[in-house]
Amino acid sequence: MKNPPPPVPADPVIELGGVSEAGSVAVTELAKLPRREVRADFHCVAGWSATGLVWEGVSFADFYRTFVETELRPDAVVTHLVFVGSDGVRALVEMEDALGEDVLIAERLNGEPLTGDHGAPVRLVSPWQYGYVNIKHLCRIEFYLGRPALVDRWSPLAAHSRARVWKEERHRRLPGRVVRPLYRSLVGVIRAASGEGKNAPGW
Ligand SMILES: Nc1nc2c(c(=O)[nH]1)N[C@H]1C(S)=C(S)[C@@H](COP(=O)(O)O)O[C@H]1N2
Ligand SMILES: [Mo]
Repeated sequence: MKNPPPPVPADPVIELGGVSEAGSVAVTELAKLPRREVRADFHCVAGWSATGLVWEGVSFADFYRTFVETELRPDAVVTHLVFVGSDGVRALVEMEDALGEDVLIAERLNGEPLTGDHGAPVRLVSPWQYGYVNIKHLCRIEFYLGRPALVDRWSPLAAHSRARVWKEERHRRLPGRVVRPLYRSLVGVIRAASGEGKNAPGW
């Protein structure tokens, strides 16, 4: 069953890695950026959705422009990112998707600070992409000038690097519509086993 959420450090930071030499950004420094609120639905690749969630935090684009871009060589073009949670879970994201309007580093959900279950202290929220992109307990972001070599083992369920819900980009190697009926039949089992999607209105 589900592991307990990782402990939240007393002074959490988001480390910057890959081409960025900027070190790290303390979570308290996010207060320097404009606050953003996004109301959105949330879709796990395995078939459950949560509707009408209200996330609050800062825009990832503002974070990037303020803390990262200024530290890069002027000719550096970041194309890919890896978001890392303090439980070791990672997600590869294309820069074009990360810079989307509604992509947040979120600190609050439905008017409350994020709970451990939902990603304390901060998480990525990219509502147009499947749940697995929305890394909880965000503690590190890596910036790359090309697609990084993937270190994960071969799996038919490997994540899609765009993961756009409206295109049903569920997995890298399997068409979304092929796996949809399987997920639909197993949604209760998968949700119970992962412990995800709980403890929030509508989840
Ligand atoms: N750090 C971390 N982030 C994660 C995951 C995880 O296991 N660890 N699971 C992902 C998946 S598959 C989904 S569907 C959502 C679930 O978010 P929730 O637990 O807030 O419902 O978190 C995503 N982010
Ligand atoms: Mo998920």
